[in-house]
Amino acid sequence: SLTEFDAKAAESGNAATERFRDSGKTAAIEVPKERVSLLANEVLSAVYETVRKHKVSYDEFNALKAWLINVGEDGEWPLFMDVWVEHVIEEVSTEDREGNKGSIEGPYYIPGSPELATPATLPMREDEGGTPLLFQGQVRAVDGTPLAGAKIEIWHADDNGFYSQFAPGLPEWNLRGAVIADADGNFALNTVQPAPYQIPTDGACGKLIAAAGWHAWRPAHLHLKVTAPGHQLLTAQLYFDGDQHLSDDIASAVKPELVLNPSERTDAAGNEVTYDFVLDAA
Ligand code: MBD
Ligand code: FE
Repeated sequence: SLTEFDAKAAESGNAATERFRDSGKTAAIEVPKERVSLLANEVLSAVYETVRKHKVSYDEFNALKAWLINVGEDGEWPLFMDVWVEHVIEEVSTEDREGNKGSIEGPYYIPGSPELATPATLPMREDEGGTPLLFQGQVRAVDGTPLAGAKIEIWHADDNGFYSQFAPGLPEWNLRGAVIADADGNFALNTVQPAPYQIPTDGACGKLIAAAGWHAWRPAHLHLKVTAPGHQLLTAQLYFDGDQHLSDDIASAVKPELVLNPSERTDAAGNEVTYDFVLDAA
């Protein structure tokens, strides 16, 4: 039977493409034609400038055309957009926030994960690899008010760097859950520390990385969406101090405020860390 190690770029790419199509994210969008014209003209002008500046050849033009076709065939447009573009969209759309720093959603979020009361344990296999991690904290408003019943959705890769529903052989909701905080906004959840993550190397995005001599790594990370009534959705990622890819994340999505420094538990195996979330009013 297939395991996570049999994951293929085109499978996770096409799954991410299907997920995006079904997400409803584009259903109500109508971009005014003035805005389309402005943005398309500016992006194309930047391309012309690069072509003239570096005297781009027909061979290079054709290599690009072939590669763009491959991105679509491998279903990797969501991966490409989230790795190389989303960070700057996230930056401009959250620049007015006073509360928590956030980060990009990435291609592997799935809504509707199982709701779990605090203290929670994320769904995981009996022999799930990785250092156990107790992650706890409080959700508050900018003025310090605890946000009762806040929801902390969390999803992350396993100890081998694979996400459930995007690699074969993993239980459907493995390492995905929605923890409901208590009346004081406090939450605690048990999981395992994820491993550093390499974006698929056998698809079009991997081909770009190899052709350019880059690396495919993201630092190990937890993905989160934190919500409470009357407050703005916080989409974030949390990283781990000492990770060798904090300073060269392929997705440019690390911020210093998002780095955890877990300590070893004295009462049980594994590590523990406390991190509080501060949500802006809606
Ligand atoms: C990931 O796990 C991720 O978080 C991002 C942003 C891109 C690719 C894979
Ligand atoms: Fe991720």
